[in-house]
Amino acid sequence: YDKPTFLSDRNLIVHLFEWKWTDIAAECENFLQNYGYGAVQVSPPMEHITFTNYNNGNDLPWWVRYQPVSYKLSSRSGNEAEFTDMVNRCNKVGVRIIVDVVLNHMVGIGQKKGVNGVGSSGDSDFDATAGIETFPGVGFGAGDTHDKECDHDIQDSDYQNSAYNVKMCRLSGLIDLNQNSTYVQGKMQDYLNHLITLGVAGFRADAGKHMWPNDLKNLFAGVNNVRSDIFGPNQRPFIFYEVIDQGGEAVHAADYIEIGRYTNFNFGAAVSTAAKKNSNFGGLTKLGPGYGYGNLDDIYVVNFIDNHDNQRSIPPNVAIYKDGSAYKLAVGFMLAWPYGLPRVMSSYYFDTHDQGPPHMSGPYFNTTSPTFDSSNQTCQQSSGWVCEHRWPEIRNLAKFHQTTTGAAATAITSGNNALAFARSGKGYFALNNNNNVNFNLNTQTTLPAGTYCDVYSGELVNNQCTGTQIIVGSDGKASISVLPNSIVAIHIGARI
Ligand code: ARE
Ligand code: CA
Repeated sequence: YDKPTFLSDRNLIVHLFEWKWTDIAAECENFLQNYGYGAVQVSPPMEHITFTNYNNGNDLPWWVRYQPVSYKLSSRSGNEAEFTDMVNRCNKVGVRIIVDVVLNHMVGIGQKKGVNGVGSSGDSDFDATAGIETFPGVGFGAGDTHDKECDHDIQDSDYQNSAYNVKMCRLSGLIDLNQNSTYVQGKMQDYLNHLITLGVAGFRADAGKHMWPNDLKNLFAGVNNVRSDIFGPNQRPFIFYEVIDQGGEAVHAADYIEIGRYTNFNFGAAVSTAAKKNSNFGGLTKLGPGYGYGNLDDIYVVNFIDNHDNQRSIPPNVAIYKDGSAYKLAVGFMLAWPYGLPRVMSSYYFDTHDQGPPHMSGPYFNTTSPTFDSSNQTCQQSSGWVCEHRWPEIRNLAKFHQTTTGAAATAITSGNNALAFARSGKGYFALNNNNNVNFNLNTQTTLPAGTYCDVYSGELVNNQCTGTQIIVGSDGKASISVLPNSIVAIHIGARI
C-alpha cells in the first residue's frame, strides 16, 4: 500500500483543496501533466451535511466535507458523472486521483441535515435531533458506532494519555464508527471498491489516528486491487493515513507503516521553522530518516509544508502562501530534497478559519472556477484561488523534482542559513535564507557542461532563459550566486 500507483517519474501529489471535479479534469489536461504532478488529492467526494444559514446565509464552511451523510458520490465538488469523467480524463494524461476518505465518523452529533443530498434544504441548520444516528443512505445506525464504548468527545489530555479514547471517543462531536465490525467494514469496502472501479489510484484516510491499525488492515484487505487496465496487474491501492504524531502522544505514526504511509507533520514543521528563520536552513541537509522524531524511512512518509488544517491555525506554525518568499523556499526545498513523497498544497484565499471556497451566493453556494492569467499560467487572484502549484517557482521546482527522480543528493554544501546540493548528474539546487548577503558558490554541480536556465528566477522558453543563466564547465563546475531569500536551481531538462 505504500508504493505510489503513479507514473514512475511523477512522484508528486498536489492537493487541489475544494476544487470541483470539472475544474480538476481540465487542470490535469491543461497543466498538471506538463509539470510532473503525478496525482491529485481531491476533497472528500461523498454526500456531506449542508447548511443554508451559516454566516447569515452567506457561506458554507469547507469542513462540511468532513461530515459524511452517505457514500453517494454527490458533494459540493460535483456529482458521480463529473467525478467519473475527472478520473478518466486525468488517468488519460497520466495523472492519478487520490481520494480523501472519511471513515472514522459520520456527522457531528445533532447535525443531520443533508440526508437527502447536498442540495437539500428545509431543516434548520443545527437541528435538535441530537442522538438520532441513522444513515439510511449507507445503512448505518447507532449500533454501528462506538457509543457503547464512549459517547463523548476526545479530551485534550487523551492525546497524551489514552490511545483508547483517541480511537473510541468522538473527534469534536463526530459520530464515531466501529471499524471492527465486519458489517461496517463491508459498507466501507463497497464505497472504496466503487471508487476503485471508477479508476482511482488510492486513498488518504482522514483521521487515521482515530482508527485502530488492525481494523484498517482488515478493512483494506477486503478492498480490490486498482484497475489493471490502468495500473497493470496485481497493484494494491496507494494508501496514506492522516496521523498527526509530533511526539509525546499515545498514538504513534510508526503503528501505521505496515498498512501504508503516514502524513509526516514533522517534515513541514522542521522546514517551516528554518524558512521562518528560527533555525539554520543549513541543518536541513540531513532531513530524512533519523532526523528528529517521526521522520521514518522514505517509503513510509508523505511530506508537505502545510495542509488545509494547519494553514488555518492562528498563527500557523508552518509556512503558508501568505508568507511569500519563505513559503517558496520551504516548498522549493521539499521538491528538491530527496526524501519521502511530497505533496504540494493548493489553496484558495481565506481570511477566517471556516471560510468556504470561492462560490456563488446561496442556497447552493456553487463553487466557482479558477481563472488563469494567460501570460504566466498563474491563477487570477480575482477568482479567489491561490493555486500555489502554478506559482512559477513552485511549478518549475515540481519539474526539477520530476527530472531528478532517483538521483542521489551529493556534493552537499551547508552554509550559514544556506545550503546547496547536487542531484547526481541531473540537477543542482542552492538556497539562501539570509536577508542581506548573497550565497556564493564555486562548486561541482555533477552536471554535463552547458548553459542552464535557473528555473527559480525564470524558465526555458524558446531555447532561451527568461531568468538567470548558469554556465557549467567541462569539469562540471559552476559559479553560482544566490540572492538573499532566494534559490538557484538548474537541471538537465532546462538547458540551452
Ligand atoms: C466541525 C466544527 C466543530 C464541530 C464539528 C462537529 O468545526 O466545532 O464540533 O464540526 O459538528 C474538519 C475541521 C473541523 C470540523 C470537522 C467536521 O477541522 O473543525 O468540525 O472537519 O466538519 C485532530 C485529528 C485530525 C483532524 C484535526 C482537525 O487528529 O484527524 O484534529 N484532521 C482531519 C481533517 C480535518 C477534519 C477532520 C479530521 C474530521 O484534516 O479537516 O476536521 O474529519 C493535536 C493532535 C492532533 C489533532 C490536533 C487538533 O495536534 O496531535 O491529532 O488533530 O491537535 O486537535
Ligand atoms: Ca474512532
